[in-house]
Amino acid sequence: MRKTLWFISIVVIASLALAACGGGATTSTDGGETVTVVETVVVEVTSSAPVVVAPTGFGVTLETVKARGNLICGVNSQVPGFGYVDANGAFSGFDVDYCRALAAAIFGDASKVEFRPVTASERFTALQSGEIDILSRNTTWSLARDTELAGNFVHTTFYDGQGIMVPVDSGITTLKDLEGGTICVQTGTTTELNLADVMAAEGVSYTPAVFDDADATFAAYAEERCDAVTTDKSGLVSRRTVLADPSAHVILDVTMSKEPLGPMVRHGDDQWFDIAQWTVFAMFDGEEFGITSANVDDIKASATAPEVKRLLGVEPGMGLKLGLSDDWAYNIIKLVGNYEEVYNRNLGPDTPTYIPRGFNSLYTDGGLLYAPPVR
Ligand SMILES: N[C@@H](CCC(=O)N[C@@H](CS)C(=O)NCC(=O)O)C(=O)O
Repeated sequence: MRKTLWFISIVVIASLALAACGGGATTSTDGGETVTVVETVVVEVTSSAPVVVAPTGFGVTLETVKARGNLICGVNSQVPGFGYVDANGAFSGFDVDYCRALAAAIFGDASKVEFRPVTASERFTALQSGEIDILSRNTTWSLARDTELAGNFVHTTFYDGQGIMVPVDSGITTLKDLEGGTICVQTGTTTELNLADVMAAEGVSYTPAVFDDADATFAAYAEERCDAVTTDKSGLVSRRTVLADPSAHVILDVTMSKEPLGPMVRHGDDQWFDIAQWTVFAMFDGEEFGITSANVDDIKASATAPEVKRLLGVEPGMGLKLGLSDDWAYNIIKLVGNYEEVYNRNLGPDTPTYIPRGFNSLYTDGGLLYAPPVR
């Protein structure tokens, strides 16, 4: 529908431009008076559903996913709280639950998702090649990834920053204390690049010890093969919980970068981008409107607020605009939960990977989470 409106707008604007440029105007002088006749440009809409030339790729991903019968989501498997697989092969985490929410929106069934673990270096190729339908794996939105890696980032789901962790007994409290030291870091990440920038700016020389995945990076740190380990602060909180003695390690009070993390899709399929994007917004809205997995049926039955009615499909039409059924957002909240529920399940005060909400609070609570209107 959005594309339809764009199409009509383009036709109308083009027509007006033609007229304004004089393409359809004639001027004559009649009895001393100048008369300008602007020919009417008729935009003929022959049916209530004008033909829209959709860009190549539009709608392909949803069709592929539906035909396959499940979503393939690229996730982390080594970062508890975000993307983790246990000994029984069960996946859990904040990014993993986003995949479930997307499956709920599409299929009305949060279990229709296959989790495909991808390392930092593999993830973009996996997305570009079509091996995965979406990447939901603590991935930082950056200009190069948006352009040369042919990705589109949907709205940020977790605002983060890069941190650095050291053993408590090292006595290190600042980056300058790491002069001449070795720092463990994972390849294929923004972390590796930021470290070089920040240390250069601080005038600190160091040796990077570079590894392919989180297990190898943190094993090297645990074996004291480096003086510090750096990654997103969320990653440090997470991986500290699986060190032999978490209390023996401290995350320095230093933020080395902005790391806005969120799901990423391929260029070329705007419908898929919209679905992925509005899945995030439906979770924000659930929290903002006080709709939870526990009360969504009651709220749906008694809703009077127009936006809540549109969100939950009581008033039809919104799902169709996304190519989904009208209960898409109801299913997300009912089957997976609103943003707060998903956050607390994975990163809340009752979890080992507790991270205070901070920027990841609703705008009404002083945070950065803000969904556009559902209308
Ligand atoms: N947000 C950064 C870093 C993300 C990242 O890959 N972090 C590491 C360190 S915790 C990780 O998740 N490794 C897990 C793995 O490769 O399996 C990025 O997008 O480049």
